[in-house]
Amino acid sequence: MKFFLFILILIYSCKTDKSIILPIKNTYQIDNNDSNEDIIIKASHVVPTKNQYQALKNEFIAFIHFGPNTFTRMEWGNGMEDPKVFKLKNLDTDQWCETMKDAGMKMVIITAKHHDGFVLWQSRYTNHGIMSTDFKEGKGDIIKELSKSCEKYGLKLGIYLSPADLYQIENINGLYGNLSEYKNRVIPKQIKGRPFKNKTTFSFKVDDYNEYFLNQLFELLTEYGPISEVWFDGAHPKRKGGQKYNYLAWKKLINSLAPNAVIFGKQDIRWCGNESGNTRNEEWNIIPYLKDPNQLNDFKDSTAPSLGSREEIFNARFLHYQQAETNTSIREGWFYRDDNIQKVRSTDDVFDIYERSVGGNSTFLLNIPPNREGKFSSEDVAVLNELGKRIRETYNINLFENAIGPKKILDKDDQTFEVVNDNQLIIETKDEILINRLTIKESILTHSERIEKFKVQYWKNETWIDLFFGNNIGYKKILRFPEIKSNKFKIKIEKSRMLPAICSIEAHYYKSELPEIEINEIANKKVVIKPLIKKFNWKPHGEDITLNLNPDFEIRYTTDNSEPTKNSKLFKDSISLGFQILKAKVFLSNRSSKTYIFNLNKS
Ligand code: FUL
Repeated sequence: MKFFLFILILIYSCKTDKSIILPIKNTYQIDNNDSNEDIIIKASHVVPTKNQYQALKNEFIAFIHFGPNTFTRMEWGNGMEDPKVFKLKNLDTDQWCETMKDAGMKMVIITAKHHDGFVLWQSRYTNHGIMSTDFKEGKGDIIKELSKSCEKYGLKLGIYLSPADLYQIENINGLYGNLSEYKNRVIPKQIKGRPFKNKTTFSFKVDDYNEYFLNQLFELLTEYGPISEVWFDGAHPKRKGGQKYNYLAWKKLINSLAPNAVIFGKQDIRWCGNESGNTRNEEWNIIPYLKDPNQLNDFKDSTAPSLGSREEIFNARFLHYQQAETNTSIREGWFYRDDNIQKVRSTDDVFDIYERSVGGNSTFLLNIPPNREGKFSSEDVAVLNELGKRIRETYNINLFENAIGPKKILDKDDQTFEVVNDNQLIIETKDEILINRLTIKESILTHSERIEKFKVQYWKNETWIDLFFGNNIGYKKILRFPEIKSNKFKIKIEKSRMLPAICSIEAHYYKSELPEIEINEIANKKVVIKPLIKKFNWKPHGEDITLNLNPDFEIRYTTDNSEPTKNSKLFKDSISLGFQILKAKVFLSNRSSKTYIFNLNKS
């Protein structure tokens, strides 16, 4: 191995980019005599495939859970539901897509079949689905409608097809775990009167359930436009008959029929390990494996607190690029239940998850469950509209646009990059800029993810001041910090697996929300005005610091019934009584809040 590396070093050292000494690959095998140093070098050359990279670039995508559970108010059905419980009358997939598009999402993944086995499309291979409901007299097809809306709004489409299938488990003629023979079967199975336009066929040695599953994949991948992601859930409410899944056959079919699709739950994309929107402080996408992930039928659990640190990859037999998807729901639960009881996340909350996940080397997959009217509820729409606005206002404006520094990092093109040869970069702006966010991206397509520790400083009063201490970066890191003003910034790479390459650094300003205020009478005939401050935890040095999301505001008030302005009295500690009406307003830069009124007579 050492000799091999040496030769490669010689070959590659003739090239200009000395940071590359091995060919880049999606998976590297570790040899018996590879030292830890060799492993680090290999890890530094593991890169995403074209499809994985496209999926990373989606950044923010949607999940739709819709089916009998929407009507029975269950999270998991039991497979024995009468299809008639799916009492859908109206369906507005355009409304879904318009909302998702405005929120900044790039793809939607829908539960074509959840664990209950009910199918949302006109499958040739079962009657347990939309064809047995009253929706459009049994002729409706939700996947078709969604696919059309996706085309109209420019969204990609992904499908969730649950391997667990309670209908096929519970039904007397069910195919799941029926101990049927493994024999060669042609996919798709021809059904009289319902020919396929796509004439491709496959032959796989599989049992009844795998044949059923492959036939359904064939329908979904050939009759609903391009499919960009296939989502395989690892959850199983129940199993039967030792049913095995011939994933390698499924993969062959997917790769052939949907060559641009990534596969979730298998080798392309892994689950982040929780369903509540939590993110790892350090999320590496170079994942260690003991067996070749490209040949694996069953994939390992990805819930460990850490997956790709040096210690973990030193025990690997294979190193593989496998990005994380952070999935959670906008509502309490994956399916819609009720508007009044089921809690909906606030925009602050979803925006915080967005920044942690998209800005934490993963993709944000947010579930929005349509209601029984076939629409997103207005509360969900309001949160998503506001979220999209915040994302656009914060991240569409790059305050480093005309900055001076490494050109290939500051340009708009992520294909161009700079190798950080002397461990630091300086970026200067003509005038001072006010910022509280930075985004940094490594050139993972060419140089993998390599940075392990870095710090950001800014120039103030003739000295460099520490602003942010970070660990790994990868596809994208969003750094959040209290707002500062400067015209000079330094990024110092303190530890890295090999020479890193950076393709983008941007500066942003998140225009934080004005705090709401509360006006209360206290003892001694005094009134106080208290802001209800929103906070998030910031860990620049590893320790928890509670950061105020609403900095530098002022509260101004009047007691003569006039509207408070920027010149009205500034609230400090308290106000002595002696007025009828107190009117207060919050001011932050050139913004102001609504007027809060405190009427002594009514208090
Ligand atoms: C889980 C499933 O059991 C839930 O119902 C939901 O589909 C979620 C996305 O994955 O494993």
